[in-house]
Amino acid sequence: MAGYRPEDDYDYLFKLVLIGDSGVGKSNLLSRFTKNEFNLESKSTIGVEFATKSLSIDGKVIKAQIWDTAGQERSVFYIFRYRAITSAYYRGAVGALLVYDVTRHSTFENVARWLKELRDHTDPNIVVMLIGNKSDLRHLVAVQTEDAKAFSERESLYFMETSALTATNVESAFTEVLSQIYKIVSKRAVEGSSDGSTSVSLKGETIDVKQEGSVLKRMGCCSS
Ligand SMILES: Nc1nc2c(ncn2[C@@H]2O[C@H](COP(=O)(O)OP(=O)(O)OP(=O)(O)O)[C@@H](O)[C@H]2O)c(=O)[nH]1
Ligand SMILES: [Mg+2]
Repeated sequence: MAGYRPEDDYDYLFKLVLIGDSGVGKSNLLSRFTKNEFNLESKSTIGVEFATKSLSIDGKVIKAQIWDTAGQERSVFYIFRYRAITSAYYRGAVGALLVYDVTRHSTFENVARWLKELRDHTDPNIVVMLIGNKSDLRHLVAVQTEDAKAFSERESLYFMETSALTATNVESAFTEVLSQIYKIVSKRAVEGSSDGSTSVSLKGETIDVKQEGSVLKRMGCCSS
C-alpha cells in the first residue's frame, strides 16, 4: 500500500540517553516527547526505562530510542549497583540530553560531573544538548539563562530551556539533537564507506556497531 510503513520500518535508529540529577524532569521530558503525557506526581525512576519515537527528517524515518534512568544521589550501595549498569546505559549512545532544573542551582552545578561521566563512557563526538527544564516556573528561576548558555558554549553543547509541563521546546530539543546526529551520519554516508560495514562515524571517530547488539544494528548503515 502506498505510503504505508510498518512500525518497525525505519532508516536510522539512534540511541539517546537522558542524564541529570534526580527530579529535574527527565522522565517527564521523555513522556511528553514520546506520548504527549505529563505527570505532576511522578515517582523517581527505578532502574532503566526506555521509550521510542519515530520522526521524519529529510525524508528519512528516524527512530529515536531514548533511555532514562534515575539521577539519584550516589550512596555507597548505589555506586556499587550503578557501576554495573553505567557502561550498558551509555553504550552506543549517539546523543544525550543533559538536564538540570532551572529552579535548583545545585542541579546546574552538577552538570559538569554528569558531563564528565558522559565523556568517560561515550564517543567524544556524541551530540549533547544541555537542557534547563521547568522554564514554566519563572518566579523561581535560580539559574540564569546566560550562565547556562556560556557554559554550553565553553563545552560545545547545544542548549535549550524547556518545560515538560507546558510542552515548551520539548519537541524542538529532541528534534534538534536527532537532526544534528542525522547530519553527521548522512554526511558520512555521502563521503562514503559503501562497503556495508556496520559502523558509524561521528566526526571521524568510529563506533563499532557490531558490538552494540540489536539496539544499534541498523544505525548509520542501512538507508534502505
Ligand atoms: N513545573 C514543572 N514541573 C516539572 C517539569 N518537569 C517535571 N516536573 C516535575 O518535577 C518532578 C520530577 O520529575 P521527573 O520527570 O520524575 O524527574 P526525573 O529527572 O525523571 O527524576 P529521577 O527519575 O529521580 O531521576 C515531578 O513532580 C514532575 O511533575 C516542568 O517542566 N515543570
Ligand atoms: Mg525519572
